[in-house]
Amino acid sequence: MHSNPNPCYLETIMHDSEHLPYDGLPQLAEEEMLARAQAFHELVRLRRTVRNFSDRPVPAEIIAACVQAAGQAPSGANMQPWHFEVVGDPALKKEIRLAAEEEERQFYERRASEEWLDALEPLGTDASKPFLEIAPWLIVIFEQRYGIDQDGSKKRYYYTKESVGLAAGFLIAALHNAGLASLTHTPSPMAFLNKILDRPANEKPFLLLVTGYPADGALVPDITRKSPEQYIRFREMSRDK
Ligand code: IYR
Repeated sequence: MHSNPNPCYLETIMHDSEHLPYDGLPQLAEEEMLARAQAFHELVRLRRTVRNFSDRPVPAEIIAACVQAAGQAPSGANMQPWHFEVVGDPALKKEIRLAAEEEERQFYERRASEEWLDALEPLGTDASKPFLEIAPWLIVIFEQRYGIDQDGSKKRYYYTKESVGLAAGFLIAALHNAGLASLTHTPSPMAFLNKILDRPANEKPFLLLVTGYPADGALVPDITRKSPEQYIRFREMSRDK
């Protein structure tokens, strides 16, 4: 038998009671694969962070489907170290806005370095965060730093930041795919969110994702993305260059 460099050939597949047949997408023709890859690229190319939201309501089930898409992300040792608080209650949104703006005032007036403020300049952000009340939904993503066992003892989790980051990426893509605008908001520090939302000490706020329809006439900063040559290098066959 010739040697096969692909580690996935059949003889190496383990058959045991803990594994099930893979039931992902049925294999597509390459033409279809390329068309889908390009369509997805085009879809995400149009995603922008938006800071001007409409107060038009968005049905909860749309958000629920997107959050469940986020819950399909891979995670370290499959611990799924995330929790999502989906906030539509105006009283809670107001509480979050007031607490976030308090942190942001400290940030803009004291904590941020000149270099950081310079980097934010093109975005035109400041301590005022009206979108936290205007947008219909705030999705607060918590990172579970460790788990809690039945007996109350700590359970080790792995790569929690990476895992929750992947889930956040899935969520941002899912919201965009559903036709919603989103804003990745990170007032810092975010511990006030544990208090307001009554979350336990093993959970750390990771990201406050604001979502809804964009306001009529919403504006976005005039900024660009890197060109593919700046961030991709293909290494095929020959070892030269
Ligand atoms: N949290 C602040 C500042 C801020 C920081 C970064 I990094 C940004 O990309 C954008 C804003 C704020 O939300 O205004």
